Amino acid sequence: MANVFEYAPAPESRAVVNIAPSYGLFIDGEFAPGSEGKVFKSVSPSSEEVLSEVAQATADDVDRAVKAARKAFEKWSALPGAERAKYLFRIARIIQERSRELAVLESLDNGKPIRESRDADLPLVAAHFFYYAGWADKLDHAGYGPNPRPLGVAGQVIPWNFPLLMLAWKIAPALATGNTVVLKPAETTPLSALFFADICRQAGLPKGVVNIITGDGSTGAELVAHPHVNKVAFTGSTAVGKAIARTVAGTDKKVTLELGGKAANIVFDDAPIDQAVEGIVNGIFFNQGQVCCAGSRLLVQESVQDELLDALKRRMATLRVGDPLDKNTDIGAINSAEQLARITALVEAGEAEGAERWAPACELPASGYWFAPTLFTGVTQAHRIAREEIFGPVLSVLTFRTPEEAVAKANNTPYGLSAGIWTEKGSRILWMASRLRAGVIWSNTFNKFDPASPFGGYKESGFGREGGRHGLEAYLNV
Ligand code: TAP
Repeated sequence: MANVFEYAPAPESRAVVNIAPSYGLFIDGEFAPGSEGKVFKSVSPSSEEVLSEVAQATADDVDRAVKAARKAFEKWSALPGAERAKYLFRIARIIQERSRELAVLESLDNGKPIRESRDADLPLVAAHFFYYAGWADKLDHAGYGPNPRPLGVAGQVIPWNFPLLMLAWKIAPALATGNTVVLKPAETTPLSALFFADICRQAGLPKGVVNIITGDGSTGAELVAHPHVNKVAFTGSTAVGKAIARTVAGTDKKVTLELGGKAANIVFDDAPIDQAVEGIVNGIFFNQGQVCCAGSRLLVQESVQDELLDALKRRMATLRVGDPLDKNTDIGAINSAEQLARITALVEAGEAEGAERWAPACELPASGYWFAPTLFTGVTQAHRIAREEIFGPVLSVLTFRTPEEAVAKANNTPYGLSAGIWTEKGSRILWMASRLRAGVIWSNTFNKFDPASPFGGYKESGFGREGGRHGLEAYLNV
């Protein structure tokens, strides 16, 4: 297992990336097997092919990784910001140079269409490192007073929906502010984080500044609870977020939680219908709907319901579901058999509760995990498909008559991560935006991200902000 970047030949279809048959943990600048030698398989959700075997970290391994990060912290935090920036710029440039390889890897391990990993995930990953590299020598001017200090070791746990992008959101601000990192990727998508470890070596990053430990939820729980972790950053389900909040309660660890969502995409009768349809499709089918800020509830003004739904169904019938590595694919594979089972169960609940299910005729591949783009009409606010995060390509349609009703329905959720507003009236956008309880509000667009813009939720969508100047605060004593 040990040195993993000695590659095995890859099948021709994915020759741009060489995936080793096994990977160790990346601790203190070296790849090495886990202390008990246990491994788990990373499977491609589009083919069910085993891509690689990955080490399962034990409590001992977590402890070694945290100690390596602690040791590296002394020198890393003492470096002048401009020196730390050089490493971050170098990492950003290597990501750009290796972006084809990383995009194919991400599509293989996660199942997302290559068009998305190539044109959305990878450019944003590089942009985050460039953006936070720019802050590293300007922390005194970030508005937190003179000489803000790093926290220490950041324990970061990330989900499988945007594996490399969530890593960038976590690692770039942590390093820019002088912290060191132990990161645990999700069990179903560990590979891009291990390739990132190789990029850290390529960039000459000092040993121990970034450590990657692979494992299951128990590894995440060990990391969060480790007494020498000073800061916990988590993105994932609200249930695990609450468990983490309980673990750190009463300790001096600083925490940011970015959790689930049930966003309303609100279409008024004066909205340009074709443009709104594109925004709705992007809002719910981007990344197979496995997006915390997905526009999973469509709120449409009653007077344009029929026109909008006709246009939306015509557009949905053109979506191609299939091979993530085909550039014409719009909807790739669902990330895991477990996630597919969760989506299927909620869709069945939608039908059982009386909502009307519609999907275009579409052939799904024989192997792998797939779900056709699906629309539910006749949905009420009491239905589970209107209340629970489905995290799949499933849209629940509700209607409203007045802006007041739209606000009330949009806010009728335990979540508060994002929302979309479609109307020609600027005054109405501002009126709505000041009343919607959501951390991010898009108008006449959806799913637009920028490293300079803070992202985060209200209510059970979590707390703390990632991105922008606000994202620095989570990693600083100010
Ligand atoms: P989670 O269990 O929350 O997984 C997120 C990360 O936390 C993974 O790295 C996971 O490791 C780790 N983890 C699991 N249990 C942990 C614990 N007790 N302590 C610390 N870390 C722990 O999400 P999931 O099970 O993959 O997905 C379940 C549902 O969560 C989805 O259907 C979806 O609704 C929601 N979800 C939301 C988001 C966002 S961005 N809001 C992202 C993913 C999932 P393992 O992967 O190894 O279990």
